[in-house]
Amino acid sequence: MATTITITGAGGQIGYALLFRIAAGDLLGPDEKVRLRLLEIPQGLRAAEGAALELHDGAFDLLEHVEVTDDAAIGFHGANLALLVGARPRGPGMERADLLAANAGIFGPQGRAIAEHAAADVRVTVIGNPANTNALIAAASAEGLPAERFTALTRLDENRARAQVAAALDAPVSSIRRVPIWGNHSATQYPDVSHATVDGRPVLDALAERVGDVRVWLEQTFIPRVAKRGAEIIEVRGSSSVASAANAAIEHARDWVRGTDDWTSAGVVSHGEYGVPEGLMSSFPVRSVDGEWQIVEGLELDEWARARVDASVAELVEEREAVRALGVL
Ligand code: NAX
Repeated sequence: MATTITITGAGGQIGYALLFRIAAGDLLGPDEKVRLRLLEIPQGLRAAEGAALELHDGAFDLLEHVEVTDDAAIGFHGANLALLVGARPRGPGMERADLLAANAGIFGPQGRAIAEHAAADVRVTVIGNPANTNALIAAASAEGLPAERFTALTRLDENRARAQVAAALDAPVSSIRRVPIWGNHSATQYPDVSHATVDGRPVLDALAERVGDVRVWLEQTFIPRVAKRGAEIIEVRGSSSVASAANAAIEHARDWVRGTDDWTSAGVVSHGEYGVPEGLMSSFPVRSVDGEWQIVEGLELDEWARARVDASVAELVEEREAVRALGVL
């Protein structure tokens, strides 16, 4: 049996970077056949159709079928995995409330369509921004599906953080483990190195030898660099992160299905862990066990870390309040 994967915004940049890697087996491995459903809005259909032609020309052994549509009922039909990439970007002069309202108009109906048409085991990853609150809206709109089936992508932030630590220590990135992201996928996020290791040794000890005052380095260099990396990419590349975002989305969905042997990060629904208000979609350190994300519990957060987590969670609360004020939740 093939796995059906729906990609929204498939005619866009990240969609283009995702499709061919999925067809090549990077998400589900070399033995699992895939059926792709590309969901777009009418303006994006031609680009998605073009990508479908190229998928055809790729003659991928694992690719059984490609469907391109602008109808959510068809787009989510039978989906086992859904990668929600398409979102409304912030336009010039657009206030946050307008942005949230525009995206509620996308993720509310998509959540409903997923509940009605996707497979019973569907797992949803929201990439389109504001990802955490979009995931919250989709989950709240998907009657009958547990909120645990909806997640927001913060894996790119984690990958950026691990890569920055590796560079600072002049160590291979593969040697760096446990650098979770807490809170919102936004500039308030808290990338946390306090439990991280480099080849099994505490990263904090290794950093102290390299950067001097670690707290100053974290505050002035590391955290701003990670949190503003998206803007840096736009400045240097002239376009937002695409391949690295697609890579992170594939890693997130792959780990969800196939499990992890250590912590990673994902925006998942809070049940009150670490004092994060219940129902918010916040990033936490997580493990994937038997197809479900589990929040890593019992970690110490000192006062400084606590304040950072709280600030990012406060932003998520504000976003939820703004969406509630629109009558969406
Ligand atoms: P593009 O503008 O290239 O593509 C977006 C595509 O979505 C377009 O083809 C558009 O027609 C389509 N679309 C819009 N509304 C839709 C709807 N209701 N249903 C189906 N399709 C719809 O943007 P791209 O560079 O691909 O980025 C996509 C999203 O990813 C943006 O919201 C962006 O902010 C977000 N990102 C999230 C990241 C994360 O880590 N969570 C990192 C990368 C990226 O910034």
